[in-house]
Amino acid sequence: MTMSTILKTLTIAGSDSSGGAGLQADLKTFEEYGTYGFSALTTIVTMDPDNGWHHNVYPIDAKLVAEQLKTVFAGGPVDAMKTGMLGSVPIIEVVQKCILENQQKNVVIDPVMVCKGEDEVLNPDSADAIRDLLLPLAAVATPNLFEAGVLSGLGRLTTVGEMKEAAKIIHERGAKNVVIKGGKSLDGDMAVDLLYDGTEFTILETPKIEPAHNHGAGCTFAAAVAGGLANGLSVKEAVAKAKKFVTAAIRSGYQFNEYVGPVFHAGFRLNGE
Ligand code: PXL
Repeated sequence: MTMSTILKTLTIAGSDSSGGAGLQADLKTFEEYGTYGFSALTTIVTMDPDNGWHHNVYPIDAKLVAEQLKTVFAGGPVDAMKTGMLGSVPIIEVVQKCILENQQKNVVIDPVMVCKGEDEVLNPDSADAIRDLLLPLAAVATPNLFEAGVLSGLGRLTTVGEMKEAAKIIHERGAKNVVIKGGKSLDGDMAVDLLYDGTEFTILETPKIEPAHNHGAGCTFAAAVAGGLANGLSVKEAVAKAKKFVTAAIRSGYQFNEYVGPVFHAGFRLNGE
């Protein structure tokens, strides 16, 4: 294999020391997609077993994020990238500038606002900055149900009809394609995700998995979309494959402790669909 045939992927995200979500999920997923993963760290998240697994979030200096990105882009643009937890408005501004300056294509914006189980927006200013600065650069935006409610301004979404309304608004805000990761959050037996490309809605449904070891499922899904785009898939193909990939990862997940059950990112390769 010559150097030029290697596909490059990048994540700009936070560290989840528990290994299921964040930058760890992204790099593991990029590897599964046969791509060479780069990373720029934005925040460090710790979870405290002595305090009900409470998440502490420590953003790093935006200047350090800019330096990491300078390193990454010293080899030119990557084949696809994704963003995850960004942690502060100055970091979001650095990411916006980097994407524009490098004319980076195949940008997946995963607008992480909360960790699973915590329902306060981590930082409302960051949510506005993601909406205003990053959605317009997104080939694909991948909000979960909660984030789609915030980005669209519609608040809590409870039906597929409301998901469609939110997807339209997020598309109008500049994301070329929108996938709302309903996942297991809608009532009923199915895990429902919705793709909107500005013209057509595609519903992706699979039966809910019990027990659901799904910590990191959202990050893994978005990283899988980036991995698919890097491999030359269309958005529709990349999203459909990502849904299969993450479903297998949830099915192969495990109970780490009493608080958390992460997905296993190698599930698709090791155990199949
Ligand atoms: O799943 C959202 C998420 C994203 N990024 C990091 C996280 C989490 C949740 O724990 O820790 C770094």
